[in-house]
Amino acid sequence: MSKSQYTEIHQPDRRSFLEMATLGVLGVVAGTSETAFIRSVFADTASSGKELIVHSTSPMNAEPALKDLVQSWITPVKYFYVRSHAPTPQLDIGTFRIRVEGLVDKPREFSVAELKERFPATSAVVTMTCAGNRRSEHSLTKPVSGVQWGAGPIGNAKWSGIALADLLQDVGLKAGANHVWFESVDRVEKDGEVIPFGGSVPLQLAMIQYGAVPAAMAAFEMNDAPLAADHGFPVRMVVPGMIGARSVKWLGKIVVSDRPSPNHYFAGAYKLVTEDRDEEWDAALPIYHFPINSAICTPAENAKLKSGTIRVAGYALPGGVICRKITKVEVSMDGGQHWTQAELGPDSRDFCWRLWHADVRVTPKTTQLVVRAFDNGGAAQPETVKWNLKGYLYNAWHRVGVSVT
Ligand SMILES: Nc1nc2c(c(=O)[nH]1)N[C@H]1C(S)=C(S)[C@@H](COP(=O)(O)O)O[C@H]1N2
Ligand SMILES: [Mo]
Repeated sequence: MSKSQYTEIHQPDRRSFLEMATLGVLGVVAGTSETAFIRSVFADTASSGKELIVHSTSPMNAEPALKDLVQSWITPVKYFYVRSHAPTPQLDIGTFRIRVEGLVDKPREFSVAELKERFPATSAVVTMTCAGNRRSEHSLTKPVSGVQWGAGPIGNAKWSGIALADLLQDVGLKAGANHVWFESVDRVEKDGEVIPFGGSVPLQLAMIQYGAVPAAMAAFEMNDAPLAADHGFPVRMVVPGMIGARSVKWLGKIVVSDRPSPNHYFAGAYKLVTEDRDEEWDAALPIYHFPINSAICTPAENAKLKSGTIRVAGYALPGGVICRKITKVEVSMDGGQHWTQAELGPDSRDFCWRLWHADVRVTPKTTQLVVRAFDNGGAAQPETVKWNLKGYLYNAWHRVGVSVT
């Protein structure tokens, strides 16, 4: 496939947008018999060892094919989505410094080696998911701008690093400290200005330890290997249970403050608004935690199936708070009138997704497969969700169109 066709598919113009949305960008890719097309799309990330469907290369925005995503509970880095707002900075771990300042007794800089030496090592398996996961489904209601994500910007990795709480205790907190800002060294071009990506979390949420899982960690490793450049090398935040945007990559600065970060990606994005009006943006609360969600990963959208028993498989994510577990996943072959309970995968931990599968019978009458999940906090995935301007937190029942002969 030529570069121009590639661009057309991943950056649809307005005219083709609805058509694309209706087909579902992922559906086109995953359901196509043109394997040459898939290979050429993957080729863009091959140099980095990635096997992803690329939405844009600079900045890099890419997600795995859903069938790859659920091959294992731990997501290999090659299948782990990349979501960046600016080109990936190439940083030298030897000279890189992380500055800690604001309402702290001892503002200072740390090299990565100093962080590793000074603070106890910690690690945790945590699912990261983009607030824009499944955005393309919001676009079916009304087009939403931004990367038209399918259900692939999610992954479950082992992160290793240090607890933010240990670092903050070491520099000492001053009276009035209430929020911790994270600032990257990347350079995002935004409305004619160049700004870093940043965000913040309430201090109280950053200082706690959930059993073995720190509420916020500065991570150096993903799946026991140094972070790949696209994932934030040499150090990134990982904030379990929160939308991916709070896990700032290429972490250059930590600021302790009495108020939340004024960074655009905290104050002016990642909120549920329906109109682009300042009053609405200002009044809306920032999104921290992600809600319950699930998706069917196989069969793929537009799959052609034979009548009989098929295996449906996917992931289910409990809401992003401590002690939430997926307790039930149900699949429907008739649009939600009757449900079959899926079998849950053996691995289930706090802040992690759960894989599931169900063997169900399909007939030529079956046109759609549907999934919904439930967690032990009483949360159930809703049948529909309210549209929002930026297309965040889409978590309605996931539907996959199929044809059966
Ligand atoms: N510096 C920086 N950090 C960032 C981003 C970014 O664009 N720049 N994107 C955020 C968003 S929106 C998500 S979903 C996660 C994605 O992490 P990943 O690319 O490692 O999967 O990183 C977050 N951290
Ligand atoms: Mo994101």
